[in-house]
Amino acid sequence: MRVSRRKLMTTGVAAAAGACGLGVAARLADRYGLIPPDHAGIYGAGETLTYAAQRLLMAHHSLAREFDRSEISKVFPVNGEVPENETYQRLSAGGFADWRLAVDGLVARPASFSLTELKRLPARTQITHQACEEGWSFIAEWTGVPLSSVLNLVGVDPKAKYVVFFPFDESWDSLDMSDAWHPQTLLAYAMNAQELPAPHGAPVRLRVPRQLGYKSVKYLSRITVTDTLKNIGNGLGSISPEIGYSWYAGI
Ligand SMILES: Nc1nc2c(c(=O)[nH]1)N[C@H]1C(S)=C(S)[C@@H](COP(=O)(O)O)O[C@H]1N2
Ligand SMILES: [Mo]
Repeated sequence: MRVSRRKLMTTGVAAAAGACGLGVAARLADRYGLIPPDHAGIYGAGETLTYAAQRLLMAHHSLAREFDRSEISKVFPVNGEVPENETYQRLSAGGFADWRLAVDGLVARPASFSLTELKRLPARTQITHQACEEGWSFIAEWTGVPLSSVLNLVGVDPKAKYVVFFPFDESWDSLDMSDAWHPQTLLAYAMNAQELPAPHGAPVRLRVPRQLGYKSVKYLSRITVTDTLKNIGNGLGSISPEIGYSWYAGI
């Protein structure tokens, strides 16, 4: 059923592009959620093609590869610095006992979760590959709460299109609902069976193994559910397109 619907959409979008020009194709693509938020950026049409092809051709919940314990890396590089932000420093000094993750926006029951509360929810452990756009990568074991569990607790409005992640530094990002509900999308609080080390995003980070490392936002502070990204930052869906990387970083 899914395949035939996808085939129908692919043919439809392609036919519309041929017969009626790109304007109609673009409207059709938008209706089916195939336009990434940075489509107007420097990579424009290319970004739309990459994202639309992924969304049409890949099963929504296809899994990223998981590895064996013996394949865990020996070295775990870090990107960026631990936030200098005063609030973050204070929370960190207190062992994150006062930290809470706020979840708001298009949800029925806005809530905030302490680290203890998140740890009480059913956990998932997965050994996955994390690749940085700068060329390095590593395999590590991550433990956390599937984002989907938290989304179910707060009750996502059917109008929702994106989930936005705000950290204690500038590296905010967002996911579409397909990646947000994906079973391997984790709010991770442990790495290699230890508390998440500060440089890797303490107390809680996102892990999105189907996309490049920069989508795995560290040092989380707030999550918001929305139907548009236009009013956040430069309206491109994340900090990445503002600095030359694409919003969608599927691998
Ligand atoms: N808040 C925040 N999240 C972030 C970053 C950052 O600088 N700040 N860097 C990103 C990048 S580019 C990568 S590759 C991964 C690296 O994760 P690691 O430092 O645990 O290896 O985190 C991502 N998440
Ligand atoms: Mo990265």
